[in-house]
Amino acid sequence: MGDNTLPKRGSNGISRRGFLGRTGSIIGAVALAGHLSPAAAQAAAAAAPGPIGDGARVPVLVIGTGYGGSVAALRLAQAGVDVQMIEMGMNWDTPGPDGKVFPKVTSPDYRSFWLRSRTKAPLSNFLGFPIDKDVPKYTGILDAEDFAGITVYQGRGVGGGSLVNGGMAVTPRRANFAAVLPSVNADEMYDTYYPRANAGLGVGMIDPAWFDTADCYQFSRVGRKHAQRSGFAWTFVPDVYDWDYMKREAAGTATKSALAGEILYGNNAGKKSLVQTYLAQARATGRVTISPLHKVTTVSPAAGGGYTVAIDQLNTTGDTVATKTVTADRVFFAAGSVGTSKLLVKLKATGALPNLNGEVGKGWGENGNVMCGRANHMWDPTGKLQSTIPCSGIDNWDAGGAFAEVAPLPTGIETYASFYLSITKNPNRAEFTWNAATGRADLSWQTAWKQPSITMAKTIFDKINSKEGTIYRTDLFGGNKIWNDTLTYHPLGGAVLDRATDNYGRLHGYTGLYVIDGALIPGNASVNPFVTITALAERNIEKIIATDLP
Ligand code: FAE
Repeated sequence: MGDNTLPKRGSNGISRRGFLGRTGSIIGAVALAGHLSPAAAQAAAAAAPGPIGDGARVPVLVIGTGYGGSVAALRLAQAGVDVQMIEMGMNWDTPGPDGKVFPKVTSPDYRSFWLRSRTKAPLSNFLGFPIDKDVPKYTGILDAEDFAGITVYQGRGVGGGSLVNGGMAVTPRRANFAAVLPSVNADEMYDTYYPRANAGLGVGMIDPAWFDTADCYQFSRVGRKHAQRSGFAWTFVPDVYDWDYMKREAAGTATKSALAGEILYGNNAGKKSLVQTYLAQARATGRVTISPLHKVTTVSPAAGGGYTVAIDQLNTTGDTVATKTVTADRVFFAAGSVGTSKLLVKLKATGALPNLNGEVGKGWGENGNVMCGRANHMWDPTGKLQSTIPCSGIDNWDAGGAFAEVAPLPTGIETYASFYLSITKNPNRAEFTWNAATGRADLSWQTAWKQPSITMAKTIFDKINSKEGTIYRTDLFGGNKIWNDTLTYHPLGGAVLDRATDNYGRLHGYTGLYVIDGALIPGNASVNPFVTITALAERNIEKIIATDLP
């Protein structure tokens, strides 16, 4: 099978020769020592070879460059396998007219949204006024993908969701993990794969002493005070943001990012996205090639073995400028819960992969996401300078089914608002199905299915409002709505582990096809999901390298 013959592996399943063989460059040395600075990561990306060619034959093709895909690429490359990563979004390495790669959350522009002519910000209104605006249609960084009953926010670009997310890196409580993925050995996860994921992602915790004095976390301290006065457990939440960098931002000795309203449409500094962590290490092996603005459209068995993968190459207005057909011995679906589910239901229904089982497309959930704001008293300001990086949460999971992050409202003015994203134990699950008439995948989620999430979030905020003598904000989501119940940031499921796949992500029905992203997790992770997606990918790829590759 050509270049993917595995050299001898180390005790961790990773080949030393594969790991060290191609890391002679300075970039490689830096990457292996730790995490790359944004500038060094960009230099590494610029030095990388060009996109995949039509007619190529490759040992492994990975669809998507988010968490699951990046883990797969790194570990396979370290084991001596050449990997081609196909990414529909852009490689975010070129500054715009403002000299920055990414715009601020308060001033979205053409870079902000995936092929939309009008922004669709999660917070659609402020003080009752709509804040969305027209923008040129462009392959921007945040996709607000509309289905009948829900808008699913996702990152687009090399690095996937890690480009746009808040970096909250939460390991679920062990009992909750066992309930989510009962077929997975929790001892292994908590002894080996969660620690490996946390190390690989560069997870850290805010300095509690700094937290207590920093102006930019007044909103979070108000959140703590209110939570504790109502008897709720309040907790710090780890993050991949470089906390020392944020201290320097606050001290005025580093270029501001979290303290300059950067989030949602990318961070220019401070946040360790996958581009600085897993992908930097993957590129440094010399075995990983990434093709941005390339979108996989079909995968089907190839006549001579392996799989034929059809790919559209896009321009920045989303038009197809070339189509390519390549052959891969193995294909990893890492297009995210929505991307992977959409592909799989299409491939099954259109006859490209008819042997996929009936679980494909099922078990999808929105991690119980629901947002709300509370109006504080004038004597309880939340601060006009707010770090965009949340660092704390209110845990009422056991009693009320809700874990609420104390989120920032980085508007630059005093809002007297406390703002929260709750993750709730919403039991509803939806299904993707292929709609032959429209040529699209539909999702059966209904907006009314968010009611359990609202009820669970209210177990926290009704009590706090009652204790503080405060009310909910009605000016943030349009139409005097209290709850933003029409979105999710955390799509999960659609190719659930041990149902659509075996217990390690091998798709039933086809040898050499794998799912390795959030699609494996059945709808809810009990906390923010990317650490669990990463840890599960670490577990699965280790097994796959050890047993499936020659
Ligand atoms: P993901 O990271 O979405 O990567 C999939 C990649 O595949 C993307 O780059 C796609 O562009 C690409 N793709 C899709 N279809 C195709 C195709 N056909 N061909 C080629 N490429 C394709 O997947 N989670 C946390 O744990 N903590 C947070 O603080 C947090 N905040 C968030 C904030 C926002 C605004 C958003 C949108 C998400 C947030 N999340 C957070 C969720 C987290 O980013 C998400 O669970 C992971 O990114 C999912 O990882 P996957 O590897 O499944």
